[in-house]
Amino acid sequence: MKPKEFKQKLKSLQQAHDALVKRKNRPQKEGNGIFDRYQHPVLTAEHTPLNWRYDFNPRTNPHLMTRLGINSVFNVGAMEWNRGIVLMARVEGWDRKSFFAVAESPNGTDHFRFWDYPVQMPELDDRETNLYDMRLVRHEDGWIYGTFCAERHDDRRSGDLSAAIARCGIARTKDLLSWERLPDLKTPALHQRNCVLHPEWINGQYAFYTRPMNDFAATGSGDGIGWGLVKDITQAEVKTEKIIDPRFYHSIKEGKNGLGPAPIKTPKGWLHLAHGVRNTAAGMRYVLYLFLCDLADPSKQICAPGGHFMAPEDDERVGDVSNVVFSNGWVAQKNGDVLIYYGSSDTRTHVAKTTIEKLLDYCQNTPPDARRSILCVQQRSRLIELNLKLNLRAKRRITG
Ligand code: M1P
Repeated sequence: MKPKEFKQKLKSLQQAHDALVKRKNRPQKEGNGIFDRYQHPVLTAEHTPLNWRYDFNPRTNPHLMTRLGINSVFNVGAMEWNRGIVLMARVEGWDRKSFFAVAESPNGTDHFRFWDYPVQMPELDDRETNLYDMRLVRHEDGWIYGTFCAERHDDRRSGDLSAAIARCGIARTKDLLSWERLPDLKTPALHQRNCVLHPEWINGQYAFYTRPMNDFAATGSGDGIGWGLVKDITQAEVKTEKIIDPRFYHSIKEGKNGLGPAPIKTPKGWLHLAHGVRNTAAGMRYVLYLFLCDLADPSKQICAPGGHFMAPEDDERVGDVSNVVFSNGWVAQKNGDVLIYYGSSDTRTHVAKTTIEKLLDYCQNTPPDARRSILCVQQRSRLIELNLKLNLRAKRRITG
């Protein structure tokens, strides 16, 4: 490429990147009353800085080709930071390895810009291969914790190159820049993904939400979302897990489920966002759902609205792993707004906005899964009847 052409190409790459990062994002028009999705993804592979992907030197990269490609940016942890929002993104390179990187926005819905470098997360040993899906939690002890999946090959099955073990990695920080890596969470189960630290002490102990499984990814190999106490976070061990949100037949979480971000404390209870998975002829379908737990006893579920809260729609349905929405980050703001960050089809990151008031209304007033078609029809008929009565009363009022 001639020097002039090189310069021109670089300039247009920079302009396109700048325009993408500065693009305004507005809520979509027709919401469902529960939350409002935003028009554009907040983070994609194209949002990553150009100098993470290109070598800008015309001598070593005469064709200005992508050197270290980024495949996807999804499944972000989230928290308030200074006066804005930071997302701890799962960034996946063309080499399939995921790593963490912080992107910051002044308003939480657009203008997300990555910090200069990805996170240098210390590894426990050199068999650790892939790190992803960090939940960020400000704990009462004063640290910011990241819990994430730390994946390695299952060496007991040496002939199988896909055999993997998922463990819960734990690290802590004060500034999101330098991280102290702690030993992985020990639990009775072989595999742990989607583990989350509860933000408050429970009788002087740490509490973890877990997802014990006998298999790395297969549906049906675990009972549901668990809960267990840990005395010392620097040697974290959950000795007994209580299942607080079980899977059940013919539901959105029939195959497997897992907690999303850490719960939000509300006047009515601990509000949870989780994902449920079921198998279909076209593969697994991941949707999000909510439940509420008791304030005094966070291991006690008090409301479980039936069905999904959010399912993949339109472009969200398509990506590396299609038909997936997944969330490990949300932020409750002082004014009662809640920003929900979610990944679609393991490819990109979106935001939706709602309020604590709406989420509690949804949790407390959405009927639970009735479990059988006949009972679902009864549930719906009750709603129809009430609406018809309301219409009749309104007509009577009009006709006097
Ligand atoms: O590919 C869909 C999701 O699969 C895993 O989630 P789970 O352990 O619940 O099946 C994770 O790898 C997640 O990152 C991914 O989005």
